[in-house]
Amino acid sequence: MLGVLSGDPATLTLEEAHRFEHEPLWTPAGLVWDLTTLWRELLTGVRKGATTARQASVPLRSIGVDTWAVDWALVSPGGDLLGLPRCYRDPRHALARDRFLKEYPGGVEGLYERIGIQPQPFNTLFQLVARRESSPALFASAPAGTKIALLPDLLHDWLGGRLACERTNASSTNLLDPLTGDWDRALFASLGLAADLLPDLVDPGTVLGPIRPELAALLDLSAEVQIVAPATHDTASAVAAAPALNADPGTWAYLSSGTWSLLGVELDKPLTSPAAFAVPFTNERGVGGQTRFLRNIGGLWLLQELRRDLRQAGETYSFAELAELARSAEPLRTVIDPNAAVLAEPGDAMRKLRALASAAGEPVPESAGQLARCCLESLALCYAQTIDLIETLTPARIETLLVFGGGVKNELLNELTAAAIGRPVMLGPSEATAIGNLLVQAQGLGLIESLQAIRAIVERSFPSRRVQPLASEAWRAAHSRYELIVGAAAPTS
Ligand code: LRH
Repeated sequence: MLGVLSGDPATLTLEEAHRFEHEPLWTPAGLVWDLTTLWRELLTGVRKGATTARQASVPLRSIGVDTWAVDWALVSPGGDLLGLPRCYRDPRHALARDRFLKEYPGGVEGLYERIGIQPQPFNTLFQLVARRESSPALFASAPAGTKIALLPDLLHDWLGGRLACERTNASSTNLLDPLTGDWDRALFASLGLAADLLPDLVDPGTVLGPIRPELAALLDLSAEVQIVAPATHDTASAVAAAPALNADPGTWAYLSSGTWSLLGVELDKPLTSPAAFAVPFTNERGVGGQTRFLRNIGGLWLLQELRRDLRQAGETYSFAELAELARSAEPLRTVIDPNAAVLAEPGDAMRKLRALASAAGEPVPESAGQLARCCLESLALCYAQTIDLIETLTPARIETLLVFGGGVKNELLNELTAAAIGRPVMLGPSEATAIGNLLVQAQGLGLIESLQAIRAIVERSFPSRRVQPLASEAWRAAHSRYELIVGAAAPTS
C-alpha cells in the first residue's frame, strides 16, 4: 500500500500497489511459510508503489512492514535463513505448549501473571519449545550472532536498516516483560537457548536505517529511502488507526475484524487477574506504550475454512455468495463455540462445525447457508459476551463498538454484530492495518506528533459509517444459549 500524506490539516490517501495470495505449505518439517515468494511479492509491491509515487511526483520517504504476529525465523548475521519459518497453525505447537506448562513452576496462571499474554498454543515461546525438540541441530549449529527474527523484523533486515525486534510484535511472543518492556531473559533462559539469540528491542516508529544500496539500485529507488519500523504486529497497526478521537476512552471497544476477530479496549497497564485469565484476555503492547487488552476470537477464518471445504466438496462460492446464502438462511438456528480449539487448525470445516453443533445439542447445519450463518451468528454472540466481560473486568462502559479491517466489508456480520451487542457499531476503514502502519512510519519520520494526531488524520481521511442495532427478543434468548454452549467463561472475581 502506498500512502500519501498531504495538506494542512493533513489527510492520508491510500493506493493499493500490489495484492497477492499466499498460504502456508505442508512439508515433512511442518507447515511452513513460503518466504521467498513473500519476499518476491514484497519487492514487486515496492517497485509498483514507487512507480506510482514517481508518476505523482511524490517523494518516497520510507518503507515499513507488518505481518500477523508470533511467527519467526532464525537469521544469521549474513542474512542467511536457518530453516524455513513455520506457520503458527502447525499442530505440533499445542503439544509443546502443554508440555512446557506442565513443567512451568507457577503453572499456566503463573506464566499469565508474569507476562500477561493468553497462553495460545502458537505463541513464539511455545513454538521455540516445539522447534527445539523437533530440530535440536537447528539451534546447536547456529553461527555466532544468529538472531530470532519475527517475520516483519526479518523483512526489515533484508530491506536494510538493522535487525531489531519491534515491541508491539515482541509482546505477542510471550517473552516480553509487560512492565519493563524488555525481554524476560530469565524465562528465555529456561528454554536452554543461547541468550544472544534475542535481538535488540525498538519502539514503533524507530528509523532502522536506509534501504540497502543494492536494493535501491535494483528497484530504482532513491538511496535516501528509510526503513522505518511501524507497529509490526498487524493488529497493533490497526488499533493505532482506530478512528476514536471524539469518543471518551472507556466508552468504546474495538474489533479488528479479519482472519481473526480481535476485540478489546485500551488500558494504561496490563490486567492479569485470574478473571482476565479465565476468559482469556491478553495484554499486548500498543502504539504509545498502552496495553491492548483483547480477546482472540475465531474470526473470518471460520468462513475462509468453510469456503475452502465447500470448494473441495464441489460447491464453489465467492465470499459474497456465501454471505448471501447465509442471509437467506434461518436466523439463530445453530450456535456453536467459534473459539473451539479444533476449529483453529486447517481442514475439514464442515465436519467440525457439524460435530460441534451436534455435541452442543444444536440443530446440525446442513446447507452452505446454514453453515455460514452459524459461523457468523456465533461470532456475533461471542463479541457480545466479550463486551460484557470487558465491562465486568474494567471500568469501561462500552457505548460503541468500532470495527475496522477487512471484516467491515461483510455487511451481514456487521448487522448481526450490532443486533447481538445491542449497541451501535461504527465501521471504520477496511485497510486499518495499512493506515496505522503508514501513519506510525510518518510519526517516526517526525511528520506526526502523537497517537491522537494519528487518529485525527484517520477520522479526517476515512469517514466511518454507523450501523444501528435492531432491538430483538430473539438475540436476548440466544445470549443465554451461547453461554450454556461455551460453558459460560464467566469471571470468577
Ligand atoms: C492477526 C494476528 C493476531 C494474532 C494472530 C497470530 O493477523 O496477528 O493478532 O493473534 O494473527
